[in-house]
Amino acid sequence: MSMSFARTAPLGFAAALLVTFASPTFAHVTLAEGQATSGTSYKGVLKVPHGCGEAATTAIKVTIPEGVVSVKPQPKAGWTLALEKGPYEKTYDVMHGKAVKEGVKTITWSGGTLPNAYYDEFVFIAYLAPQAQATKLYFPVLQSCEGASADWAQIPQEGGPRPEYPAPALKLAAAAMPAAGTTTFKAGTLTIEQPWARATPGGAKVAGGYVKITNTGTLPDKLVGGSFERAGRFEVHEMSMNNGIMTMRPVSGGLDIAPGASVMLAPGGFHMMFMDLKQPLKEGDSVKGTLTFEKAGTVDVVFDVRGIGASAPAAGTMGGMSGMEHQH
Ligand SMILES: [Cu+2]
Repeated sequence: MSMSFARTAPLGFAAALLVTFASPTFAHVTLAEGQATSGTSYKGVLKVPHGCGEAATTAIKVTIPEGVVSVKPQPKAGWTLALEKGPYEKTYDVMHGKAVKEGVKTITWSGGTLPNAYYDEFVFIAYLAPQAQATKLYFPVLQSCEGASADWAQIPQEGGPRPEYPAPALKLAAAAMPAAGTTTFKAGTLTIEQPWARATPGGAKVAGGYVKITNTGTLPDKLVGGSFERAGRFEVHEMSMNNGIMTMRPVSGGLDIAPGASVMLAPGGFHMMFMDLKQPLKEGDSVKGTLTFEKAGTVDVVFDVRGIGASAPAAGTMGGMSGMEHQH
């Protein structure tokens, strides 16, 4: 067996080389920088190495994928810019506390002429929303020419053939911050780490919120309340055993944050309860809120919404207020 493997391996290698050389010499429309880290800004440079066959390029339209926000195109002399805007599937927290729900979906440069014999670049800048896992984003480009067009929109399939007109791709590394998160907010001597909320099934009117609070000072403080943008009410709860049954109830007088101590609000223990939800929480959402401390006062925070976990989606009605768009 090992002999036959040794003999076939070089053949397979040669065949792979052959395929590479046999693919069209015809260059594609691509992004100059094909790799980036999510959670950072990105300069997208679309390289246009030729026309549509011999025909000169007269327009370039790029479609911006979900998760690429705060897009700004670079104007080009001799070309007219047009932007299409629309809502995003998710809400993004671009700068802390600034929720972004809509933005540029397509950019079109048109009215210029780029002869087939020439090369040019079309540039935009953007922010790549943080992703917990590495992924690949595609930026389909419609290249219009005099009497012809080329639609660079094919998404390669894993293990499938190389598409003839692949969409420009960007390999996105996971955000520098781990999925567990290190989004930190400060209030005096308190450090507030990674506030998050659990996603809700359709009809749920309550959600749990979690956070780690560390008191680096020498005086005790207390978490006495707060707010959650999509909730009518906010409470701090504790879990306790009552006749063998786990129940939760509001912490009376606030939750102590002793000097030098870290207090974890986590599933199964202390937690925040967001009640009278006006809108369901979807994984990936960012929701503004506040935490109020007895001494440190009220701090603005952003809650990242994480998966529901094992809960099945509720099929029930959405309730009276869920149809209401909560604008900010
Ligand atoms: Cu609770």
